[in-house]
Amino acid sequence: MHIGTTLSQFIIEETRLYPGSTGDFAGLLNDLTTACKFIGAQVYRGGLAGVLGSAGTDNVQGETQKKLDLISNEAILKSMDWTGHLAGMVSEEMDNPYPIPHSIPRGKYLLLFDPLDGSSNIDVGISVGTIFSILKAPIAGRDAEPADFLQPGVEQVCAGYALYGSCNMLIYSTGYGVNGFTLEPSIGEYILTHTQMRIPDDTSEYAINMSNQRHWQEPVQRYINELNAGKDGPRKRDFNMRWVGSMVADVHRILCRGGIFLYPFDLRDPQKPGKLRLLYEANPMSYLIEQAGGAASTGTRRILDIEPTSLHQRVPVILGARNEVERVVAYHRD
Ligand code: AHM
Ligand code: MG
Repeated sequence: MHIGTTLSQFIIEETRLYPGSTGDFAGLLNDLTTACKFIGAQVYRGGLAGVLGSAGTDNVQGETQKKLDLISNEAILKSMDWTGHLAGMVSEEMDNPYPIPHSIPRGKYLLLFDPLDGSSNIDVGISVGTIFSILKAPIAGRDAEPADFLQPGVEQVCAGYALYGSCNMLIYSTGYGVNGFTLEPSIGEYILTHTQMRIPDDTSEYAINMSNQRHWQEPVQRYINELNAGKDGPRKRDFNMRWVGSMVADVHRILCRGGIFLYPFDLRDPQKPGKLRLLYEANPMSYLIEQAGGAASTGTRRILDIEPTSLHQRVPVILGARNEVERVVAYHRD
């Protein structure tokens, strides 16, 4: 009996596609997946491990941090800071980049992550996940400066997420399509289960937080009204809505069976052009979606082309089935 292709085997075989590869990247990704196994284990133990509930602190975005947010953040920092592969890290949970300890050599990569996305779902048994983006440091071997992380999403060398759902899954891409792995708990290894995930160009399923409807701009109002009109409206067919409220879970559903996801621009707070953060939510997810044949836009421009201006900047996000995303973009042009 064959156990299948392990994630470590897959990573090593994939990095051989890159001429001159030193193995640094394979090492980096392997260490990151160890952190994801640890975080998943804490999430699944939940109340048994005493890890649920608020930590009593706020992050840079003014959001209350959960105990599991901080445990997950620490797990990634400590799994990665000793490796010698990184020049710095940026996390949703930290105001400033995390510096690599003095005694450790500086590497050539930058890691950006949301340690546990879907905060409102952490304590209630709903799927959450870890999102990550890997960039090349502009200058290898020295401490990364904040400006080094401000690269457009097209520069990502790898993006992915771990989903702590009905099982622990790891999905990633290095630019050769999107592949998914499922944790086999009996041996503690992620095994390849989803090869070359693809998003159909069309869909009848959408994901949006409808309670924000009154704050949306006209193009999104029009698009969603048309979907909700179903067979009786201009689209002449019914659409189904799903909203988990954890981006990882909503994007995973789209990678598995198609759909469109919107967290659009809204007029609630002029300081916040959207809810989701560009560098460690929108960019890695947009990279995966494009690699799977879908599209990702703010409504007026491709997300991966945005030149970031700050570490925690927010953007409107519309991603998934190509024809639906293009329709929303066309409504913005109108
Ligand atoms: P978080 O990083 O604080 O968890 O916020 C991001 C999450 C996404 O996972 C999800 O798509 C969105 O916020 C849900 O927002 P809402 O509370 O409007 O449903
Ligand atoms: Mg998040």
